[in-house]
Amino acid sequence: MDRRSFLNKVSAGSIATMIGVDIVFGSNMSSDYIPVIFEQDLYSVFGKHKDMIVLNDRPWNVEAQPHILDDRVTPANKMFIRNNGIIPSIKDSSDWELKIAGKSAKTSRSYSLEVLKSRFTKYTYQLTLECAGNGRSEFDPPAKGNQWTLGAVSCARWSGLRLRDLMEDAGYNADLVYIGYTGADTHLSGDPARDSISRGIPLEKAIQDETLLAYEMNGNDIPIAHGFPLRLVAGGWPASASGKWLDTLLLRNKVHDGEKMTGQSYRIPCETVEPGAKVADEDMCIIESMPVKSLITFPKSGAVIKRNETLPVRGHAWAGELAVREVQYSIDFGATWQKAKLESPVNRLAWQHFNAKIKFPRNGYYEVWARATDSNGKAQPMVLPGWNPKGYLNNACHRIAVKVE
Ligand SMILES: Nc1nc2c(c(=O)[nH]1)N[C@H]1C(S)=C(S)[C@@H](COP(=O)(O)O)O[C@H]1N2
Ligand SMILES: [Mo]
Repeated sequence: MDRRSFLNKVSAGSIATMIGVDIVFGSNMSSDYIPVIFEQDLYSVFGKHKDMIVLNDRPWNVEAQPHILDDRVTPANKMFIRNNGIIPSIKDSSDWELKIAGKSAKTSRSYSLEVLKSRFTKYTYQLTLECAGNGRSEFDPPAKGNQWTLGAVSCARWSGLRLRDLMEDAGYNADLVYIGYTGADTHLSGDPARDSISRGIPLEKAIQDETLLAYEMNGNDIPIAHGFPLRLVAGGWPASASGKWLDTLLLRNKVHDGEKMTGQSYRIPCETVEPGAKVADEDMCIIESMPVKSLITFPKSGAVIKRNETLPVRGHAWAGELAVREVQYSIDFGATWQKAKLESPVNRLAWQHFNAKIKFPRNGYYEVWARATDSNGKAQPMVLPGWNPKGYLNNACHRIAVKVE
């Protein structure tokens, strides 16, 4: 990004948020001054790993690559960022409040962050969060939106209170069917009255053990890009359900109809359609549990090994609300498949690790393909599954290139 486009896109006030610390003599900087840190290394923005790929900077959308997702628990610097609006500038969370509102709330009230931390039991789960648009770049005809390849998925350890415990404490009416969220980020237009996104989850998902109001990620405060100081985390569902910078929970007596809950957003045709078809809003269904998928995180695609060397291959597999039953791999373009070693998840809704030791028959070019099957027996497709207008839910098999010489 050159200096001019940087200046057009980034307001001075948000620079400190991006760097993550206060600019001590910031008031001395002229309004068109660009801190040197951005000239040296754009990826120092948000402290991300150098192999992260910036898809968009207004709003910030940054994806990982498969080889940097090799950790069992995704560290903050390798976690994809998906924003719909402008990241809020929140330095101090001591006066943060969570409002409870909506027709199905017994009373409208607020909880301070301090009370959420001290009055409720703290739980920790490792939870898979995948953007519903992960894999969109492969759609044909193409789908508008961030052209995610494979890297819009993470599995960090989230700690906080159970949403269910808060709902019990606050009290709700018997007609409650849906929980909606709003966050403190601002709409790209700058209009404070508009939400950039306001989605949610049905009651059944809200009351699961693993559905958290998280105030920690991997044992630390949640990084600002990922929702500091409070975030709804609903693992296994489109990550768009996991509201960042959470300031309000709406207890609804009907399906939540906030920004990006309605129309075509985060919905797919209820029945399969022809590629390129136009689908009426009323024929679109809300995406709930994400489909089975796997990722080869080692080696990096393009690996070169010596003849007679055994190649260790490893990765993760996940299946939304379900567990993964089996991961297989193929080195002959899908003609035959072998079983990989598959571990159990550390808890429900966490991804599962697989590995295999592969020997290749002779020198040449190979591809390693991985294919996961969920606990209902449903396997990943080899190629792009059902086309849909917004390019969601591409769970096609991941493939890497390997050369033996
Ligand atoms: N308040 C708020 N919450 C949000 C979003 C957002 O733009 N604003 N984006 C959602 C989407 S679409 C995704 S995929 C995830 C991304 O989470 P991450 O940036 O922590 O990886 O956050 C979700 N929660
Ligand atoms: Mo998303």
